[in-house]
Amino acid sequence: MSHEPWWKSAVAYQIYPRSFMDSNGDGIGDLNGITSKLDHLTALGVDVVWLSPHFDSPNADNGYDIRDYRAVMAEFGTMDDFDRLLAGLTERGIELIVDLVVNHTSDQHAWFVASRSSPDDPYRDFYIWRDGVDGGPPNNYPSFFSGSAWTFDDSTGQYYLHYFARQQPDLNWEHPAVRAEVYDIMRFWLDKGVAGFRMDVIPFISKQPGLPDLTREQLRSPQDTYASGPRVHEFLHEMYVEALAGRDAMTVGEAFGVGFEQAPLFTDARREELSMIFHFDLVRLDRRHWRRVPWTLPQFRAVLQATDDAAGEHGWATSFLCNHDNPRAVSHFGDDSPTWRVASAKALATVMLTQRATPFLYQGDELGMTNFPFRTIDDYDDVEVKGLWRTLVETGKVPGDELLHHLAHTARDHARTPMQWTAAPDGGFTTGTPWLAVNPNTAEINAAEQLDDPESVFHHHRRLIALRRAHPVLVHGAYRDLDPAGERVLAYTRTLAGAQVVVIVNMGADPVEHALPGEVGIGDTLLTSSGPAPLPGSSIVALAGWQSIVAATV
Ligand code: ISL
Ligand code: CA
Repeated sequence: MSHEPWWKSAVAYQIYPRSFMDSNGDGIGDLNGITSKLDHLTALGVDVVWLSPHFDSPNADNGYDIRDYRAVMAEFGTMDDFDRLLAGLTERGIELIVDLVVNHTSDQHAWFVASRSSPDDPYRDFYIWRDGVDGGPPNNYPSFFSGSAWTFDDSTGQYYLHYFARQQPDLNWEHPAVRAEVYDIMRFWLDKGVAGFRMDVIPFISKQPGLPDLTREQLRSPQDTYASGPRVHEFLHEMYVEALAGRDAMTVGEAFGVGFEQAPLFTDARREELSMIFHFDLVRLDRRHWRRVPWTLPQFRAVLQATDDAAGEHGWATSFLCNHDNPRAVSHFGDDSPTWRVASAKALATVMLTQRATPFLYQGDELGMTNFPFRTIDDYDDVEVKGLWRTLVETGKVPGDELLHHLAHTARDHARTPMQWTAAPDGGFTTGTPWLAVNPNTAEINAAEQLDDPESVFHHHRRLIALRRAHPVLVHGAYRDLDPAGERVLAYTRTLAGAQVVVIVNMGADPVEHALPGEVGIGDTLLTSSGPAPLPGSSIVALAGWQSIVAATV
């Protein structure tokens, strides 16, 4: 495996800086706060950190609206603080990738300020301006944050395009000068020593020629159209050549709207585009936009299989169950009740950390942190949630209680509440008033207590990460689902040359006896188990509620 790139065997950890650790008491997480907690990452054993946007931003979308790509957000600190964080990670052997948000900028970026100043401004074509049609927007594109994806600008009498908030105007990637600026920004951070980029909604950068209206069918899932522009692969290959070639960089594209069949076009190494992508099929399995819908284990495991198939022989995949845009994994796919939270968090970690993919842990999931008990719309912060309330509830389309019921499961804020470091009411996150409330269950779920408990969710993650490092079969081994139609127990093998392991996870609270196929037997090397050890040589495995097992096979 020596010829394999470093990022295939790496375990990544996503940090949402606003909520990780506050070092100066203003209630907002910051870079020095992260630096003060690097021992936590070392103890966990992760290899690379994905830092959500740390750049100067007015925070219309918590940093995903960038005003200056070469400056650090004032709330997060200074460039010296960034350099200090990077040095701290480097001396611990941990790489850093930063968040490249270049489908759009902030409306306060100098480029947009110039662009909107006059139709003749040299920066006009950095963005997408169109005349209105019949007194309305140029087409029927919706924004993901509710309403139209077009905003009329009085100063020049045209509309500009924004797939997200009106404060996030989309860049015009058809303009070579835009692409040249982006590649220069990438080289700036690579030269500082970052190891690569997570690329925000990167498939959206190529727009449909002529920007025709979406059909009724396309309107049901606009991201599919937004992600299938004709030049996306040309742009990504040019980006590779201009900014990434020869850097041994790790890139992961947020492939919102990209189907499994298109994935190889982004990740086949021979195409020199991206290292890997995030699919959304798992985290959106039980969602129809803001509504929550039931999911089944066969659906869940079908996505695991499709993800592995899409990576194929020449590509690579990611595995993740949570990020800053999704509910907490244990609340989403596990059971966050006091009885089953620990066991189910361990079970989900076992699944995520034994895939043929680079795992991306989200801050706090290593503790089994849960969703937050939001009660009213005022408890929420997210621009997306506020947009839903404004366009659905305030217009009378949806009762407030109905939207709140679904948001209690699907809102992005659940993953944005502060990291729970201690049992104190402030979670040890801040000495001030946190920007978003700390979950009251920090008394039961916090890093301090788990560090001292070898049976904690934290140490289960630590052991699994160590297993990946010790057993190449867990990284590169072929994936085979042993029972695709299974409704209760997720069981699969990973096989590489002479080595084979079997992963068996009870995805429910009821105890169950699971029969493995004849050719798969539990060997005598039990790699990890969150309950009673199975008998070596057995092919009938008794599993306690939410028990997970990783074992060598005979
Ligand atoms: O809720 C969503 C869309 O309806 C999310 O999936 C998210 O908006 C989408 O995945 C794109 O996410 C990325 O771009 C957004 C930003 O708000 C997200 O935080 C970021 O991860 C715009 O930059
Ligand atoms: Ca702070």
